Amino acid sequence: MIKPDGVQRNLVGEIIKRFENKGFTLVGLKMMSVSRELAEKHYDVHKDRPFFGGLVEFIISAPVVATIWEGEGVVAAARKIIGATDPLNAEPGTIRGDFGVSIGRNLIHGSDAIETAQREISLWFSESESLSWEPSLKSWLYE
Ligand code: D4T
Repeated sequence: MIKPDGVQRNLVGEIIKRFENKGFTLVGLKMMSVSRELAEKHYDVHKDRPFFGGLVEFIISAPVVATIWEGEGVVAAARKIIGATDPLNAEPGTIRGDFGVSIGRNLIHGSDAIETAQREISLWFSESESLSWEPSLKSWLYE
């Protein structure tokens, strides 16, 4: 999910390009305003952390772009493409390392495990909004 700061900083194309260039397949995409209910459910694991309130306010403050990506090892690879949570610790070449300076404005959320991705996809998307398709490049991406 490209967070409000990623959208406001005109980084939507840049961020999507990095996943496309790597070889992952975009199977869901929508721009949306996030309800407080969805933001609170999404960040439920952090509900007792001191930054929870500010994080929810931030996520609902302006539109986000939600995406679903498909491909072998995509969850783990996406974490690497995104970089460390604190952009100041994120390596150059990662999204947060290249574009961020603050943990509360770290541009993008990525699911941290396959189970989390499944939960988050069903939270953010209806079934008809996820469109699995066969990339013609597949045999050039995988043995
Ligand atoms: P997300 O979940 O957004 O992909 O980020 P991470 O997986 O890299 O990091 P996280 O779950 O630990 O944190 C969720 C979210 O909270 C913000 N945050 C985090 C914050 O504003 N202040 C903080 O001190 C921490 C730890 C940033 C990401």
